[in-house]
Amino acid sequence: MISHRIRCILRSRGVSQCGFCPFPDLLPLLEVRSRARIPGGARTVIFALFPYYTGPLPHRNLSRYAVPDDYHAIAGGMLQSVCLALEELFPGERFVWFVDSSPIREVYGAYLSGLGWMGENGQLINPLFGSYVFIGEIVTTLSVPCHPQPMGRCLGCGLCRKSCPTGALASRRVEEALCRSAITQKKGELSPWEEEQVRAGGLVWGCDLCNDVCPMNRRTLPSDIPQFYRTMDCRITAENLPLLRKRKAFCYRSRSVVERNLRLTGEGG
Ligand code: B12
Repeated sequence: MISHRIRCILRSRGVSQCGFCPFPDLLPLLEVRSRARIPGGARTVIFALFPYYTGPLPHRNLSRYAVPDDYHAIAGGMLQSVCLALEELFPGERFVWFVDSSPIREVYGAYLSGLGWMGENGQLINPLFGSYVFIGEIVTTLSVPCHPQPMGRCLGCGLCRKSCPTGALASRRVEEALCRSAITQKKGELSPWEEEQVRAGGLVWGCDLCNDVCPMNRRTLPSDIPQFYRTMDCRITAENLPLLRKRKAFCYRSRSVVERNLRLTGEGG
């Protein structure tokens, strides 16, 4: 079976969790520049999860996802190697990988592929690795017989919504203007209220609150991806910023944004 052969290739490249979804089920696409990379005649999307829980990591001033080296590069490298193997196995077909900067609604797609539940915090929750997973995918012209098999919904306990101090999850959608993660990523000047959110959150990048309280994350397995353990940096300071900025998930943002957050959290030197 085609799907079995593809799963074996992903597994051999370190991806233990994958699923399939017909491309048309994922329309409409998000309005982002990378739309142009979607191959004409796309038929299937192969979703892959990259678990990133690497331990409790106390006393950090970066959110969990920014502690290992940049997941875009790690997951991207793994998916690129999968694409090369698939191109060899299925000559004439196209395989294009994406991680994050994707026109595909990745949480929804991974959910349709049977990789987990949709959390009330807008995150995909995998039964083994919880919501501490990144999502990547390969869009291909290859037709892989698959039927969406969503797993259902999360427990609906509401802990994530209640834990969010700004009410960003109150309307059952992520209200980006209120989300502390989004505020740390915002360019330019912050309003006094936004500055207070960065100070109170104490994280220079991202936010973990709505993930950390999720009961589905209590018994989550640690990441099975060795690259995520290679260089774990829990604290960013004015001194190590030049080094870390080059290889962490926040490398896409200008240095001044990170410096602003360092100042607000009292690490600015
Ligand atoms: C923009 C963005 C953000 C923004 C806005 C978040 C948002 N949800 O709107 C900000 C900066 C706030 C953000 C923060 C974070 N993000 Co973000 N983000 C994205 C990005 C690039 C696009 C999301 C988007 O705009 N979607 C568009 C909306 C319309 O789609 P949607 O939210 O999925 O909702 C649709 C469907 O899901 C569907 N739907 C919703 N619920 C249900 C339920 C059912 C039953 C059904 C059938 C359908 C359905 O209807 C909605 C409308 O069409 C994605 C990557 C991507 N390409 O998807 C990463 C992504 C969602 N983020 C991710 C992560 C890790 C985070 C953070 C945890 C990082 C951190 N520690 O700070 C936080 C979490 C905050 C939070 N609770 O969302 C991961 C999520 C992994 C996971 N386990 O799900 C992603 C997938 C990136 C990746 N490649 O791994 N993010």
